[in-house]
Amino acid sequence: ISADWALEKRKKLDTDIYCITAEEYSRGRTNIEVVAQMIEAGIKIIQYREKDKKLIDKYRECVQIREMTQKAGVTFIVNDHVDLAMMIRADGVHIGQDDLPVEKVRELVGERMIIGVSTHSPEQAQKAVAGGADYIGVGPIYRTFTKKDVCQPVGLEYLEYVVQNIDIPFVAIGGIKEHNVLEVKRAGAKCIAMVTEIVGADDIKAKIESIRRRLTW
Ligand code: TZP
Ligand code: MG
Repeated sequence: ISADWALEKRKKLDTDIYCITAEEYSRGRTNIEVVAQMIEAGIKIIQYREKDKKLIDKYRECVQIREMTQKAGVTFIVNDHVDLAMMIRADGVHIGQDDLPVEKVRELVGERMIIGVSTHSPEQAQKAVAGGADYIGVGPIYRTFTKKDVCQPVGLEYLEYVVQNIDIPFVAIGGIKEHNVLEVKRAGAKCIAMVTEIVGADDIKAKIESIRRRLTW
């Protein structure tokens, strides 16, 4: 039974583009509108990431997004809030280095829920794997201003370490745009996360299609 869940989780993570919300960069569009467009464009993983809203407002948005993603068969991950992720039956939760310890989060959520952990170094990657993470975030690859407490770019070097040494799925993130996405793919990333490049696009659907075309070059 436990192997079944492992396979199920792997399938949910098996995709090319990982989209993350950020209403402040969405040019007047709500998270709900942005998510609807991502789903329409065929995106298979969406993370709800919203730093400055009241928890009750995050809850209300997540309930709606859970309904939308469920209908569309899209994997839904909630950033930071383990309780919120469990409450709305998200597919997973994503935690950072300053959040609760991954092995404790695992105790809480059980083995069915996906846990993603942001990492910036080989030590952090190994710790996340040992603690029971299902995937790791790898970055920031390039300079980004989207994350307030972001560390210096780790470049493609750390990504290459992960490609060669880490056996769980990983997602490259940080400063990735249409113009450099192929470079990240060629360095070995199968799944690539973008925030502002997608939520801040004039036409979200057209941007996703255009990134997809580039990934197949
Ligand atoms: N974690 C590492 S970098 C980052 C996060 C959430 C922000 C990435 O945003 P963008 O706009 O794709 O550079
Ligand atoms: Mg966090």
